[in-house]
Amino acid sequence: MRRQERGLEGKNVLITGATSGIGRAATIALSQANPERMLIVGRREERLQELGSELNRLYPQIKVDRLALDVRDRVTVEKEIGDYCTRYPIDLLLNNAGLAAGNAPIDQCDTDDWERMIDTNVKGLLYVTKAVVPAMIKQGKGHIINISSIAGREVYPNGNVYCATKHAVTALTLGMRQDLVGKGIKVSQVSPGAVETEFSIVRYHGDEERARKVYEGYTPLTAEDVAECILFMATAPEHVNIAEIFVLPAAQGDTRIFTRD
Ligand code: NDP
Ligand code: 8X3
Repeated sequence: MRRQERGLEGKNVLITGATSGIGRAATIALSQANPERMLIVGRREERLQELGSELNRLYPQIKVDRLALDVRDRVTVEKEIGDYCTRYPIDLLLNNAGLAAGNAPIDQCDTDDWERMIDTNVKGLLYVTKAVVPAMIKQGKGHIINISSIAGREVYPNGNVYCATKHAVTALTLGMRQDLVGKGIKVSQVSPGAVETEFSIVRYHGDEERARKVYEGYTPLTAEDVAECILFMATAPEHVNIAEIFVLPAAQGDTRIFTRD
């Protein structure tokens, strides 16, 4: 099977978490497939502006819209994304916005970290999906790609709640597929292992030195590696649903085993 070179021609694409890491790289990669319109979403307005300008420079034919919002804000998501979809029904939704916060045994975690992860990774993904799906159903086609993780397939010590949220994403991918398959909507997920982005800086609350150590002694995935997987999945022929891509650095055995120099 080959991917369709211009497989998003005429289509509208929405990417959450486009301001950094996998979401930013995926936005640029998906532009290669020549969509009609892209809605890029994240909280950091200046980053959305910068990415919008970059896309205008690289692909001036693509219409780029920016929406600075917090996916945890249910009312704003319903209104802003819901309104957008009535004007421009989304053909491809990349549910990527997410984070880990903290890395501690269950009895020593910060409850605020739990709230952030559950509210963003699970509830935020649901709010965005609910705002997008009615227009997809109306047009009888669409594709939702959720970013889960190796942490959606196994758990590791101190990963407790982050792993639970990514297991929830995996469960939601399976459940959404069952519910939407009869309506012409494909549901897939990409489950990466270690990718060097701002992920660990966020997880360790800005401690860059500790974040750097996560990727020490081996070559982690880049955001662009994962973006290539997303592009391949998004541009599969209409009759093909690549249900999951599980992608690891060659040096990663599971969540705990890494071959380091
Ligand atoms: P980054 O921290 O680089 O990017 C996270 C993105 O999510 C940013 O664009 C951020 O935008 C956005 N985001 C976070 N919280 C919110 C929010 N409340 N509302 C809107 N946007 C939000 O990390 P990654 O690129 O690595 O992470 C992307 C996804 O990949 C996440 O779901 C993560 O769990 C998953 N993943 C990451 C792996 C890794 O090793 N890096 C491995 C497996 C999965 P802003 O701050 O501007 O709002
Ligand atoms: C991010 C990868 O293994 O740190 O989802 O949880 S891991």
